[in-house]
Amino acid sequence: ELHYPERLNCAADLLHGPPDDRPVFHTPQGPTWTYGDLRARVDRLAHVLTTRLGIVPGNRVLLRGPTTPWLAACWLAVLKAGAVAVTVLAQQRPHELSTICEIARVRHALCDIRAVDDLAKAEIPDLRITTYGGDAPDDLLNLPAPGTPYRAVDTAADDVALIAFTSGTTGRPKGCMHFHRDVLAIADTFSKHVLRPHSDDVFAGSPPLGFTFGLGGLVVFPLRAGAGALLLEQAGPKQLLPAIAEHGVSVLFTAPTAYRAMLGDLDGHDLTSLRRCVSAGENLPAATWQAWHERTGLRVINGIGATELLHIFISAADEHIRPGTTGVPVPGWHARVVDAEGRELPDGEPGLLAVRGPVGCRYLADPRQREYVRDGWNITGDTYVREPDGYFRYVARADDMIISAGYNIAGPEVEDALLRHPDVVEAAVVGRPDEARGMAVVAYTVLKEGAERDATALRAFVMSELAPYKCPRDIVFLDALPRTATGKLQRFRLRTEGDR
Ligand code: 3SK
Repeated sequence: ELHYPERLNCAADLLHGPPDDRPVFHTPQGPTWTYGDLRARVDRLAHVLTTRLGIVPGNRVLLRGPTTPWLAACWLAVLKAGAVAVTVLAQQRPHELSTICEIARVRHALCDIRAVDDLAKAEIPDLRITTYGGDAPDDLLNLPAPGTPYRAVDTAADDVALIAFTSGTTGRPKGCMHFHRDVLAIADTFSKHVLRPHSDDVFAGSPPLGFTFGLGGLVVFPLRAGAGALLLEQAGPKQLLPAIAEHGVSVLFTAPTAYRAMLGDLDGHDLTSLRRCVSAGENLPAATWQAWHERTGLRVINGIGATELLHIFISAADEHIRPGTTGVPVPGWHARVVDAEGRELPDGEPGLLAVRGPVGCRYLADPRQREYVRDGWNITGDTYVREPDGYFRYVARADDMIISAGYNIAGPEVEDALLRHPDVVEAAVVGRPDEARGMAVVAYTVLKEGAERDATALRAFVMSELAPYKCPRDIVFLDALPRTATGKLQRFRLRTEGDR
């Protein structure tokens, strides 16, 4: 059980502690920010927000920009001033931005000058946009403010600190409200018990700060541990690999796709500084885990998280890792597998994953809240099996099960088999309406550069790995799979491929 004081400002807590001269944020452009720099800049920004922009506690403030120390500082300043941060992704387009601002009633935006065009185009009524990173006198960073410490607003632990938007893999965005105590709770559960960071760790990774996977891994966890983070504006596999040695990265956060991409490009890169690799955002196939372990000697920490629950709630580290499973509930969290009526299922039987813990789903003004939270349990929309040893194994997203000729087939199981083929880099398996079978299994694959697109050979390979009824009827070769801005596979776009 976690206990926090009734009055709590998580930004003040996160900033408190480490000595002023300890490095906190590194960037390839330099110079490194120390904790002293960060504290002074956050305080200056908080003064500007309150005295120049008229932001008051409870106001919702949109934050948009590439992953930079200034974006992290703005996020901390908004929270320290008692306002609510609404983080969005750089890829979100005017229409999505205006929907988010309408749902969250956003009146202020702090936007990196390089990302302002789409926000301005959204023409959001009554939105005051303040840019940062430019040289105009009214730039957020140029506005005059006292150089004195800013006294954090005395928020309650249960005041909303953050609204994180998710549209999942489809649908109207949902705003997930998270409290000041929730921000600390993700650090005091997953980070404290699974990651176990040291103050000399350097965190880095690909998820942006507009995705709570990145916000946790690149800001909340390092600060809570008094550690540092490398903030990369471009954080694809090509940038991550050289950055690891250059900046002594020791804790890496990224998704299975990036681990697979890096595997093809490891030669000549020194990864000896790495001691923790975290994978989330999608299921991590055992084949990817094994390949990374063989090439680097590192045991990837798999995890499942959700924007609704802020961060990771099932995972395992070190000798507790079982490749091919997600792990066990993180200390502080509870999980079980239930049927459609919420009854707990016996071990070994697939059903809906239900979790509860220190953070819960609170959609802002959205009736889908009733579907997500049932009897106090959060129903994540994933199909899982709890093994007799208590480990949770991912089966599929609940709507990714394919029923073909009376068989239940989990798309991800067929994807794992495809990924064991040395030429396959990415795979997505979906059901397509079929007169004879109800549904036919169809695989979409991306091959290594130069590999031959031989569907017959690939089908024969899957036949040798899985029962024949699971073997794809069709294999389609693509250059890339459709993904959301946070990197999640959009299977629904593949399912409707044939309709167009
Ligand atoms: O949505 C996810 O997959 C996720 C994973 C880890 C941490 C946070 C999130 C939102």
